[in-house]
Amino acid sequence: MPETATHVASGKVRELYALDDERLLLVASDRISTFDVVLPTEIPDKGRVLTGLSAFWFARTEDICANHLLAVKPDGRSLECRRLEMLPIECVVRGYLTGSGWKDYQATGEVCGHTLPTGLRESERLAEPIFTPATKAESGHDENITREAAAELVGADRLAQVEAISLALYRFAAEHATKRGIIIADTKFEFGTDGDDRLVLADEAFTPDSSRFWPADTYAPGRGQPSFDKQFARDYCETLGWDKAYPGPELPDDVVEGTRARYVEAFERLTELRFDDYLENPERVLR
Ligand code: PZK
Repeated sequence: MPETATHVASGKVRELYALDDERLLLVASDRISTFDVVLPTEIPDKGRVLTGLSAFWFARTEDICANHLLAVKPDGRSLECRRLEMLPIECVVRGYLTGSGWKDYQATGEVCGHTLPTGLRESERLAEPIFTPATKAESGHDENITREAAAELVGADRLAQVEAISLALYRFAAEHATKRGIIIADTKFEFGTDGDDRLVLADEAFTPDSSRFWPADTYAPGRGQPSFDKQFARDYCETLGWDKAYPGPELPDDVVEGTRARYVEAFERLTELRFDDYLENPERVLR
């Protein structure tokens, strides 16, 4: 009997379907966003790269935290997942000072209630990674909140649990990635709970859309870092004088090909699998 899926939600570049009361299908498209705008041109296989990476990390972090992954589908771009009760916070871990963390630090010397040493530079590695929760804003622009505000939303015990697990997940993945020439500057997790109230890692894990990936070989604090995956597309967009409002520009073929190559390179470095081998049998990524 064929499975029928009911569409339940759209993200900027992903779709979510219900398979039944207990299972969801998370489908990653080949759409790409730059400067918060989804571009009209797709990057072939981007969704498969992100799905494969997410499945890879779920398989390798099971000892740190249970996750929602049930199966990688043969198309390589969709994951069958357990349906959970989602926590109403984004769990962000920052190992480097960039993005809204850098902005907040420059304004106040603090990030989400963490007082940081004075004199830190943009993109500087933090002595210890910090947990910086955010609310899930409808606008799509998540708002950093303090631990106290996060505790109001999920309870103090659950917050302490997601903080410890988020930091453990980040340390594990960041160490793995650094050895393979990729800095994971920061990352965002979403957690849910199952029918027994157990914490479960959901959404996507350590993909370049949920994390900032930087090339390690050119890393230098004191300036913004190039994105491992999106820099070609960003640089091209910057040559156009585009105002970063919809609609975004079409990407020329060489920018599409260069960007696709970077996604595939990230996949191959991190998983130590050939991307073609993943396409042949996506379950290989589970080891
Ligand atoms: C869930 N999202 C965000 C992601 C979208 C929207 N395992 C789960 N159980 C219940 N709900 C969710 C998940 C997960 N993951 C995730 N919204 C609900 C989201 C991707 C595409 F359109």
